[in-house]
Amino acid sequence: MTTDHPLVLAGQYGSPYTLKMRAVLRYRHIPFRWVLRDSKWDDLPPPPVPIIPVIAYPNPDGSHGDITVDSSPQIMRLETEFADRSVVPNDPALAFLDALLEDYGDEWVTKAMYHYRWAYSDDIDKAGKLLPLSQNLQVGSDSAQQAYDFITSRQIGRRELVGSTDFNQPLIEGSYRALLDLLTERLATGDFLLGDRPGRGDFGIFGQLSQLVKWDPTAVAIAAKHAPKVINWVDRMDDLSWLPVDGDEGWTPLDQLPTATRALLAEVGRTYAPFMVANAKALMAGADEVECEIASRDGSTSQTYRQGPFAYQGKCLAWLREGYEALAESDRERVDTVLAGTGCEILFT
Ligand SMILES: N[C@@H](CCC(=O)N[C@@H](CS)C(=O)NCC(=O)O)C(=O)O
Repeated sequence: MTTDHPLVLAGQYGSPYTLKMRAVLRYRHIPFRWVLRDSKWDDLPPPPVPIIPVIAYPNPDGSHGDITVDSSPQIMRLETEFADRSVVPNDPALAFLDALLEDYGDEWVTKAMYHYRWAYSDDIDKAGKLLPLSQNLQVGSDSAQQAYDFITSRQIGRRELVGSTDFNQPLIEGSYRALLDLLTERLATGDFLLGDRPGRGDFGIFGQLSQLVKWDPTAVAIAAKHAPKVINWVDRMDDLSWLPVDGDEGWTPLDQLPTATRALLAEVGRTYAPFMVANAKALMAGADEVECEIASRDGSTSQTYRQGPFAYQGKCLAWLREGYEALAESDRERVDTVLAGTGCEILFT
């Protein structure tokens, strides 16, 4: 595709998925125009679903053509439109594991992101004051107060929907700490999850951490105390336009996955996997609650996790399963070998 007319990325500074997509565009050297959603500069037609980020593709005359949402399909569409600095390795088995790591970031780590922002008073207060400013920096104090009241009560009211309840709190907060520990371990020997260049998994996890370790005060304090390397990694991920990459080089071979990345896959298997499977079952059965057991990190105990079924996450698991089925048998066997013993096997059996 030509870049006479750049893509438009519309979103907000406080949105993990927006910053994920901005980081992908920057890393890939894809020209884009950044638009603050619902600001005076936002001239996009309404997206199919009212969420951010929105990526608009230009028509040849520069007017807005396709309007897309949902960051994972957005990443894959960019792969079909632009060739250089790909975020998808040529090895289909490695690419599949990368997609799994991305989905863990998008669909599990997001629970911690939402939880810390809307469960603690300092975090609520900051978000209530800052989020509305992306639309209008000249907002007056009465309107700002109205926006504060609207956004805080709406978002706090949605906590339960994503599982941020008192009941799940220890689990969600423990899984944030586990992720910080595992990334710290990974960063002791390498820069990205799958070698010397970032993949979809890095960007998915980055998106959520762009809020958790940089934005929301309670979660930021935890990271500052326990995981300084992760904070610096997030700064790097935000703009990797400087990182040299050559063709398909720099990915780690599947049979030499870093130890900490394997441990991260076991964390995906401990948390995300039982949840995604239980969610899919609840959706199929038309049940009104998802319930699953999540083991402690040392495997000695387990805790129950509960939330309402989440339709979009049902779709995510279906996409992953389609990807798994589409692998050639030899690649599927290579994936199975890596996933054996991680807990992720239940996603595909
Ligand atoms: N699955 C989407 C999720 C996007 C999303 O949930 N965006 C949030 C903000 S980060 C949103 O726009 N929510 C709509 C709302 O809050 O009303 C993706 O991968 O991009």
